[in-house]
Amino acid sequence: TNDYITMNGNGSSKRAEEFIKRYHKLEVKENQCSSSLVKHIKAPVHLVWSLVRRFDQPQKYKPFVSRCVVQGDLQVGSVREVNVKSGLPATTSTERLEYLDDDEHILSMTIVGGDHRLKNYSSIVTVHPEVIDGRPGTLVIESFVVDVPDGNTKDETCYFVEALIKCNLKSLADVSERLAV
Ligand code: A9S
Repeated sequence: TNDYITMNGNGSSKRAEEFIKRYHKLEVKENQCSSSLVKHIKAPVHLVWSLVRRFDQPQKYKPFVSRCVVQGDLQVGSVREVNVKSGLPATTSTERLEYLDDDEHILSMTIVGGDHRLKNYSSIVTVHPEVIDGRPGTLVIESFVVDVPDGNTKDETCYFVEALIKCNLKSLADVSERLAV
């Protein structure tokens, strides 16, 4: 479905491609993989952003997060300790807030620790207003870059991370659309 247009896919949304060029500049090294995912949500941008911006409470919409504790508040440099639910190839992730812009609706974080296999993981999420079926909607774009672990291919790594982000974006849509009723 065109719910998820990945950078290396046939991104059919011209507007999303423009935003990716402008806001999702991530440096991709030789041993890394990167992709961008797009999600259209039938809820107004201020509502979606109110969920995305809460670096201290990712569990508001991320289905895998069971607990989150932040040192500091929503300042750049704040670090959160994320515990994730059982059944995943990880239990914890330590993540740093790199950038939070409440005007341009940009959130960027890096993963700096944890018992998972995502090394040098960086992500950028931006949200943009759009009209869906004549109603206020939101275009969400999430890009990431991450090291390809030894023993894995770029495709396997991208597939794994994209699957997790797709779950996060699906849940963000469900939570936002429920609140928008
Ligand atoms: O939470 C995000 O924004 C994105 C990802 C890819 C998070 C993945 C994850 O939290 C798990 C869900 C625990 C899966 C981390 C950091 C590693 C995993 O293996």
